[in-house]
Amino acid sequence: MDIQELAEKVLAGERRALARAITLIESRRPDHRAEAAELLDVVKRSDRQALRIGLSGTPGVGKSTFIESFGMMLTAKGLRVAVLAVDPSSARSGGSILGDKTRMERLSRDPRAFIRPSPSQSELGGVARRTREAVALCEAAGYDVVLIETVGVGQSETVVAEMSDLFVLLLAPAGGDELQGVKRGIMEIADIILVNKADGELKPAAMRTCADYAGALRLLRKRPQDPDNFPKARTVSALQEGGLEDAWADMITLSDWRRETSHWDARRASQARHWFEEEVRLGALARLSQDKELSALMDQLGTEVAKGLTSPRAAAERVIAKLNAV
Ligand SMILES: Nc1nc2c(ncn2[C@@H]2O[C@H](COP(=O)(O)OP(=O)(O)OP(=O)(O)O)[C@@H](O)[C@H]2O)c(=O)[nH]1
Ligand SMILES: [Mg+2]
Repeated sequence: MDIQELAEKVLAGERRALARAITLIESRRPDHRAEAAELLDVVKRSDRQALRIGLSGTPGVGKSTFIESFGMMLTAKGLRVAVLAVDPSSARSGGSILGDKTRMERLSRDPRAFIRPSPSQSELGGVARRTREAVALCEAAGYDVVLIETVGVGQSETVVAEMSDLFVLLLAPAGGDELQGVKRGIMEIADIILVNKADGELKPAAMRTCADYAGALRLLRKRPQDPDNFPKARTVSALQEGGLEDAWADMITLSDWRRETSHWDARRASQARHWFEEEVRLGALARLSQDKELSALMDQLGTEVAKGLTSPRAAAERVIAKLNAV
């Protein structure tokens, strides 16, 4: 495969080339890894920036329905929209977006949209790396908005927030008056909370839930990266396409403000640093498992630590010393 040629096609916005490029970065073959690194380096020449929107929500909250409606609204404005996912469980489910292509039927047929399921790996670190690289490719291919979806069941929200400019939390109307057990940490990374299903019988509950969350957001510490009135909560109906324009207007207000106040660049810079360090960590761990001598030492020390013969720290230092010597 000619990497230069592939890169040119990606930069020209060819969807098939983009899909092939993502397949390349998802490959774990060492020769493909080298080609992928080269490809990413070449496309980095483009200084295009998409608006990267992270989107999380528990199963059934309406993420797919929202992405379809919201995505269609954006493409109708002439914007090009890419949809990616971080789904560490996709090895089990076969990839949520893939099964979803039927649900996102209109969007997947839209020439201005590009939908790509989560890479099928079970380990979050690997999925995160592939998705982050896919975001970079979509950006180079000239997509205006990149939506990165994740099911809110654990660490993946933080991972998605680390590769997004804006983080949107989708919630369902609560039955009672409880705050649906959304972890404080997740509340703290949300820029916009959307209470979905604000239609029909669910509308009053959605409005109550929204008011509850608006109140809870006001109690959080003011963050430097927010203008007045952010983070904010509002109701939407993905199904009836209600409130989507307002939600988009909020996203624009927030991202424009962050661009003007340099919070945007600062966030991207710290994300780049974070991912660099993560790559080093992943690389070092890979070395540990690939090097026969090192993994034998790991096994042996692991047993000693388990038996209480040596401390975890002392044992780790012996491995690190060995790693330095390799
Ligand atoms: N009333 C109403 N129902 C909705 C709305 N959005 C989604 N739903 C319904 O909620 C159900 C789940 O929607 P999905 O879009 O598949 O939810 P999801 O978050 O993608 O779910 P997972 O992929 O399983 O995590 C479907 O039956 C939708 O029709 C809405 O705005 N209003
Ligand atoms: Mg879904």
